[in-house]
Amino acid sequence: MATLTLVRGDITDQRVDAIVNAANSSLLGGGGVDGAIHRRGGPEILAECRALRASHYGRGLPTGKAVATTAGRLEAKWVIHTVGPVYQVSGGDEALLASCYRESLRVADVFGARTVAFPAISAGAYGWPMEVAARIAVETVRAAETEVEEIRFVLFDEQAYAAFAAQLR
Ligand code: AR6
Repeated sequence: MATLTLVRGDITDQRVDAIVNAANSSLLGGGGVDGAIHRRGGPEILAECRALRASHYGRGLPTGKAVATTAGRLEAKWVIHTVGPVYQVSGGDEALLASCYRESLRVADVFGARTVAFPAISAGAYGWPMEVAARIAVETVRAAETEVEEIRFVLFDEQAYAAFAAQLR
């Protein structure tokens, strides 16, 4: 079973095999975690995202799915892009948010990543209450069967950190 760890900080500073991006289905960038990853990681990531759009994901990456690209200049081997549900649009569909964590770990296993950093998917621009997002994140990765050895949640602020810490207790 993977060890779960918590860090307060910026996900783009993490040295791990794979960094998970809270992307949108366009895969072409945005704000929050997505913006930070593309800024720090450089244009190679976007180039691979464009190639994915031109090949497998002409209509975009569906909500709840995940796909990997290079991590460019980040201290990681891969970025795993996943698309969380928008809270209001999905009606708070917990299964879709859980799918993001499960699918990201599945992709990590395909690539052989042993350390994976996750942000609080959907808890920013996509509007999920942090406590709910944290519960689903922790429950889902705990239940997942994966070869990943460390699952690191990287939380940007104190409130997010506290919400995840409460779930780990
Ligand atoms: N490191 C760690 N956590 C961060 C960072 C960072 N550098 N930056 C923000 N957070 P969000 P979402 C926190 O909005 O809700 C984008 O525009 C943030 O405080 O990044 O899934 C995409 O393109 C919050 O707690 O992701 C999509 O359109 C959490 O990460 C949309 O936002 C997630 O916030 C996705 O929205």
